[in-house]
Amino acid sequence: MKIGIVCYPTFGGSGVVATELGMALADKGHEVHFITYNQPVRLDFISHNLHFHQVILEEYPLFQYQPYELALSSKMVEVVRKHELEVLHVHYAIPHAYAAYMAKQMLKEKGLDVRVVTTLHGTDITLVGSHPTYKTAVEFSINNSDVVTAVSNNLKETTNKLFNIRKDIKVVYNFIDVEKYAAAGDEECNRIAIAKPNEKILTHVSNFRPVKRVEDVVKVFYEVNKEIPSKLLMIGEGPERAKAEKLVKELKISEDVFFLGNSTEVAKILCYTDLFLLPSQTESFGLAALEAMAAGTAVISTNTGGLPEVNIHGETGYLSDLGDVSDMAKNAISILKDDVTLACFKQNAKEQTKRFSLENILPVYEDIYKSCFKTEV
Ligand code: GMT
Repeated sequence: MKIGIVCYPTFGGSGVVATELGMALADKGHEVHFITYNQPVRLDFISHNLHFHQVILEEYPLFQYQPYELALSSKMVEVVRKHELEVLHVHYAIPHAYAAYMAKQMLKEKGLDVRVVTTLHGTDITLVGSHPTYKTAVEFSINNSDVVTAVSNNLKETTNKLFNIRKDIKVVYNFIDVEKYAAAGDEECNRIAIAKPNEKILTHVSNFRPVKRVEDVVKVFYEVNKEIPSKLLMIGEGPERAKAEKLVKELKISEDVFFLGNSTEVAKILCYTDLFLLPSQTESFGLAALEAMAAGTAVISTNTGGLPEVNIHGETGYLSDLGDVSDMAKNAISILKDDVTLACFKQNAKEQTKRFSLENILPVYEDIYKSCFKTEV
């Protein structure tokens, strides 16, 4: 099929999922066109079936804010017409579902009927989308998509609670290329560059926004570090990084905590990680946790949002109430305290990711694209 993918091109989970999906679809012979303002960070032009169309914004003195949706929907129309796309798959409702609706209407006037699939990722519903500023337009564009998917059961339930949705939302879990993460573990794992043989490695990966509660990451590590020789790797960039660095200094653990910034080598870093920390305020799914698990890493997380659908309490790691740093630390220590327990959790984590394998999820999206043509709009 000929599919357009619209996403944020950054390190956020929705952009990562969209990019990995597009590359996998191209690998299977579909023609995939990414439409966004920058080349997605994980996009590897490994196939002649992959294309990238940049949305360019024009400066104009009158604009305090440039109208991105307008530029995006115009670009969608142009690409659909030129490349005869059948489906536009938009990731993250704001503003992509709305821009896709506009593109669809413009194309209709030209006698073309492109189908729109909207995937809800989380904060487009939970934190931003349900805000009165956006709610009306988000609800409208969800209801006017041909198919709507959500990345967890929890996100589906939350969407139905927060909005008046007339469509049946399909749950399609996020996925992982299990082989890729397993292979990263087989490569030379340069653990010794980070920690001494007797030290454990804990890792956090995020975009350091308030919702990720990165100070809780530091607090949990502080407690663990008192009992278990260890190092903490903080991967990512974002507004809360400075606060986390300040706390590390105050707690006098600077020698054991490394802030590594954004990385395209997450799989390699995870290969020597023992425990992944994700104390988020909410997480519709927790792709970062799934990536860690695929690399064989146990997870300490909160029990919010869709996390319990990914991280199984007492098996692949532990779930704690939001902000319960001491429970998270206690659980982390119980996993790290002996190598047999740690190995068992790591093995369970790896096993659990098979449920979310690319091979299982890719055909679900392909069926959804086909089903659009049976849907009455
Ligand atoms: O908040 C982020 O981590 C980024 C955000 C995004 O849309 O880029 O992530 C959301 O989508 C991811 C992919 O589906 C999910 O794994 C994350 O759980 C979700 N984030 C939140 O719900 C906070």
